[in-house]
Amino acid sequence: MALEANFCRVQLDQPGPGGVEQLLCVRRTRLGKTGQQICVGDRVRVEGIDWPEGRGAVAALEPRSSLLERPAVANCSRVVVAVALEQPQLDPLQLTRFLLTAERTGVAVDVVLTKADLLPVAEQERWRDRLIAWGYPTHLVSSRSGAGVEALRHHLTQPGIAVLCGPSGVGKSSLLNALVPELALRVSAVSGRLQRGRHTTRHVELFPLAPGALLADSPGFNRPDLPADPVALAALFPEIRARLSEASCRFKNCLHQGDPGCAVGAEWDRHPLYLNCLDAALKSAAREPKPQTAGLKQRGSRQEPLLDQRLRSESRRRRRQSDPDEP
Ligand SMILES: Nc1nc2c(ncn2[C@@H]2O[C@H](COP(=O)(O)OP(=O)(O)OP(=O)(O)O)[C@@H](O)[C@H]2O)c(=O)[nH]1
Ligand SMILES: [Mg+2]
Ligand SMILES: [Zn+2]
Repeated sequence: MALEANFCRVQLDQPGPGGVEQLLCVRRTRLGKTGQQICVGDRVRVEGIDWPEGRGAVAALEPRSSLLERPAVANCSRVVVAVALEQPQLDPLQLTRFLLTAERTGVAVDVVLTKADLLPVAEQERWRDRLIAWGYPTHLVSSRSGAGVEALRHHLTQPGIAVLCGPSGVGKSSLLNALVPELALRVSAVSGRLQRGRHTTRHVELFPLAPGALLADSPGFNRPDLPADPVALAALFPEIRARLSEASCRFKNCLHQGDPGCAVGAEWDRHPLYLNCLDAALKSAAREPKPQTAGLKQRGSRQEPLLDQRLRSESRRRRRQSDPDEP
C-alpha cells in the first residue's frame, strides 16, 4: 500500500485478471466505525474492483504487526535511522529522539551513519563504536564514494518492510539511489549555516530492494516527539534494558535518575540524554495530563499551571505556522 494525494496504490498478493498487479483505490482517510487511518505498509481488503481500469475501493484494514508513528508506516519489520556524520552535524539528542520513535515499534532498529566521506576514518569509527555501545547495529556509508553501500544492501535484503527515516538532508534518498540506481530519486543540497535539509522528499514510498524486501524512503523532519508516558521512556533505551535484566532498582517506580538504589546508575554515555528526554516528557505530561500519568508523583516532575484551552490551541497553531516540523 502506498499513498498518493487522493488515492492509494494497492499492491495485490496475486495478479488479478489481465495480469493486474496494482489497483488505484479511492483514499478514504479514515475507515469504518473505528475511524482507523490507513498508512503505507497496511494490508487492506479491496472491493468494487474494476479490473480493466485497475481501480477499486479500500473496504477494510487488516490488523497490524507493528506501527511506526512518524513517518507513519505499518507492518515494518525494521527501522533504519539515518543521520549524517557531517552536513548536518550529528546531534546525539536528535538521534536519540529518532531512536525512541523507532524503539516504540518493537521491531529491529539499525543506525546508518551517512556522508562518511566527510570525516577521517578514525572519527567515523569513533562514532560507530559509540553507537554500538548504545546497543545499535551501526553501518557507515557514503553514497558519494559508495563505501559501505554493498554491505548495507546485503544486511537489508530480507523479507519485509524496512523504513529509512531521519532528519532532512542527511542523504536518505541519496542512499536509496545508491542502493537501487534505477530509482533516480530527487535529492537536494542542504542549506544555510545550520546545514538544514530542504525537505525534498514529501511522501513515504516503498521501493523493492530485492524480491520481497521493501525499503521505504521518508520525508526528513527534525524533532521527533517523545512518548506521552514518561514511565515508558526507560524501556526504549537498550542500555537501561540491559542493566535491568541483571539487577533491580530499590524502588519499583524508579525513574532511573541515578539515585542511590537505582540499578541503572549514571555511569553510561546516554545518561544525560535520558535525563533530558525524561524531563521533557514529564513536562509535557504535566501540561497535558494523561490518565496513566495523572497520579504519578516523581522527583523532578514540576507541576506546571494548566494553560487555558484556547491559549493552548492558539500557541499550537502558531508553532505549526512557524515550524514545518509540527504535524
Ligand atoms: N558528501 C556527501 N554528500 C551527500 C552524501 N549523500 C547525500 N549527500 C548530499 O546531501 C544532500 C541531501 O541529500 P538527500 O538525499 O536529498 O537527503 P534526504 O535525507 O533524502 O533529505 P529529505 O528528503 O529532505 O529528508 C544532497 O546535496 C546530497 O548530494 C554522501 O554520502 N556524501
Ligand atoms: Mg529525501
Ligand atoms: Zn532505577
